[in-house]
Amino acid sequence: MTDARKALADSNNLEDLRHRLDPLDFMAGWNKHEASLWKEPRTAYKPMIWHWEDAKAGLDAAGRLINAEQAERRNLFMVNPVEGNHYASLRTLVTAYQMILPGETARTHRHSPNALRLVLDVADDCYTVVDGVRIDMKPGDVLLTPGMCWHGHGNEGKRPGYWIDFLDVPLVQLIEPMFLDLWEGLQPVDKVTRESEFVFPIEQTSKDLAAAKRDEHGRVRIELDAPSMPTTALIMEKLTSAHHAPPIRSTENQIFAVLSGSGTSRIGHESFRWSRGDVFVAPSWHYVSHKASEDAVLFCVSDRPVHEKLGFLRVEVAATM
Ligand code: 1HN
Repeated sequence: MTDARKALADSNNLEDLRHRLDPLDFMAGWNKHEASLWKEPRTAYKPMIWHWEDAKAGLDAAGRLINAEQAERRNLFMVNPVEGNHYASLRTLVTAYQMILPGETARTHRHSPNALRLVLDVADDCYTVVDGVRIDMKPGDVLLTPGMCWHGHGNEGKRPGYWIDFLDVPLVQLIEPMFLDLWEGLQPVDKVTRESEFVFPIEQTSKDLAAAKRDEHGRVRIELDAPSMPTTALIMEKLTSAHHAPPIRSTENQIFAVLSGSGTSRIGHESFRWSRGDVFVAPSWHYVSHKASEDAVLFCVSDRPVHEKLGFLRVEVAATM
C-alpha cells in the first residue's frame, strides 16, 4: 500500500481524513468550501449600462493615439465589474464599441467565436468583407460574422465609422474550443452586395418592425433569423411611450443596444436611463422591463439558443406590473 493510502486507511476522524485527502486533490463532498448548487440562478454579473457618448470620446482619443494596424481592432470592451473578470460583459457574451478611421483597414482574421455587429454611425464608405463578400454598412444594419468566417473591415470615406460588436468569446473560453487564424491584410473582395445571409439591412428591419403584431406580452418585436449563429438570438424590439410589457426574467444573458429613441429600463433592482447608442446588460434571472420616453428601438443579443439547446431555458413573467 502507498503511504498516502495507508494514511487514509489509518484516519481516526473526519478532520483527520480531510487533511489526508488534501495531498491527493480530493475534496470531501460533505465538507465543501461553498455550495455547488442553489435554488435559483444567482449570477455575480451585474446589471450595467455603458453610454455611447463616453465610448465615442474614448474612441476618438484612441484614434489620435493608435492606428488600426497597431490595435488590430480599435475597440472598447464593456467589462462587467465582477471580481476576477477583465473582459466579459456577461457570463457568456462580450460587447465592444469599435471605430475605424478614414483610409484604415482592420485586417482579416477568423476565429471560432461567433461575432456580429450593430452599425451606429458611418458615412457611405465603411464596409466589412465576410468570406470575400463586401457589405457596405448603414446605421442600423446588423452584420454577421459566424464562427470561422474570414472577416475584416475598411473605411474608404471621409468620416470615422463606429459600430458595436457582440461576441460569444466568454462562452468559447469557458468550453475551450478557441481557434484563431490571421490573414495578411484585407481579404480580396469577390462580390459587393447588401443582399447576403451576412446582413440584416436596416431598411428590411424597419419594414418588419412596422408590420409586426404585439406578442402575448404586448411586445412588438421581431427575431432576426440567423441560422448561422448557433449561440445567439437577435431581437429587434419597438417600444412606444404609451405601452410597456410586464417584467420578465429568464435564464438568458441579454445585451441591449439602443438603436433609436430614449427611455428607462429596470434590470433587477437597477434603473438605467438610456438613449441612442447606449448599451446595457441583463444577467441571467434578473427581471427586465423597459419604458420608452419617446418611440425607441432596442436591439437585443441573447444567449438563449444555448439555454434552449441544452434544455436549461426558463422564463417567468412577473404577476404584477
Ligand atoms: C473581433 O474579431 C472583432 O473582427 C471585433 O471586428 C471585436 C472582440 C473579441 C474578439 C474578436 C472584429 C472582437 C473580435
